Amino acid sequence: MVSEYTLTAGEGVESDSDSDSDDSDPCDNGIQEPWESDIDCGGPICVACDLGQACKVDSDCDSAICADGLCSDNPCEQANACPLIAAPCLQSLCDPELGCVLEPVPNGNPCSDTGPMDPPPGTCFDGICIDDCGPCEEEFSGPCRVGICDLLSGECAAIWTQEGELCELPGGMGEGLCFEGSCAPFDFGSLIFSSDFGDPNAGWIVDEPWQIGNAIGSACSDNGIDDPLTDADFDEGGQLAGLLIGGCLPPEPTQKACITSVPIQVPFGSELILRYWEVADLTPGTARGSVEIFDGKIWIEHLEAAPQVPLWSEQTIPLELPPIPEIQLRFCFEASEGASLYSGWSIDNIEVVCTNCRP
Ligand SMILES: [Ca+2]
Ligand SMILES: [Ca+2]
Ligand SMILES: [Ca+2]
Repeated sequence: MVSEYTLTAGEGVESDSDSDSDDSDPCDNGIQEPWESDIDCGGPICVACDLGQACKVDSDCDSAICADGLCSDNPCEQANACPLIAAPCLQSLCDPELGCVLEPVPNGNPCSDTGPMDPPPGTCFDGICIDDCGPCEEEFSGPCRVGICDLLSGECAAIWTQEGELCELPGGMGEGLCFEGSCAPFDFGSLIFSSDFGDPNAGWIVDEPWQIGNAIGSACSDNGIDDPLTDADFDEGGQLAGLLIGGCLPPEPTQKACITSVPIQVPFGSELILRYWEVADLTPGTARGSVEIFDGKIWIEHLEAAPQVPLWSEQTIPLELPPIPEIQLRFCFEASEGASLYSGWSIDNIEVVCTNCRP
């Protein structure tokens, strides 16, 4: 270490000390000479100073640590106590006990050093500078997936979402199902039941006033919603099921009446969706429709029908069921004292789709 001090001429030392006592040692005279950092210590000729005494350089101190002008024994108070680290996401921190310790900078810190050996701008993660992925969300997201930046690999990745749920097929191709991150068309192999009411032997059990027959328009509802002229395939006079097809229900109480399917075999562990088309003219609180599933023990209502559906519309219900080998489904209607004439409920194109079955 280079000393800041320059000794003045020997005579000067002597002449200074002359005023106090002839043979006094300048390092033991109780006076701070210009070359001493504190009284009788520090500098090039006197003993090193003790803790807490004034210093200018490390060598002024017995501890060899001069921090903020005072001798210290804390190595972490030394200027540049720990070396700078070239790694962009590591820092050298001083621990009074352990000395310099390498630690990662907080995750998420930008690492954008621009030296030739440095990685491109990125984000620190566990001490490593990871390339930023860029706009993963825009590029990798879709109807059944969400794009994320995988910090470990520094690459965009997609997370599958809504597996087995309905999604919009690209290009306005209608509805599909999310399968392994993509919206896939319905697999006809997974259609385990369907009825368009065109087959008279489909086995439906029909309670009055339900009927299966050809579509006949009505013109009697006080709500202005009529029985449809077509079935759900828009075939005029096509086959459907409805409450008093072509007519209205009187404002009288009606006991619960259902149209019930045959038993439907269900692949073990399958997840099912029920889809159907409907036109409805019911009355909230008075005339009520429901969709029910028999799970092998009891009928469970899965949906209360929307009371007013003026045009053929598709409904989809995920069926949450225990693993059972067989189900039945039924559409039921009941009415308390009604206030008006209403055309009822028409249904068609009933389908049960297995969303996790492969052909
Ligand atoms: Ca002195
Ligand atoms: Ca039909
Ligand atoms: Ca009707």
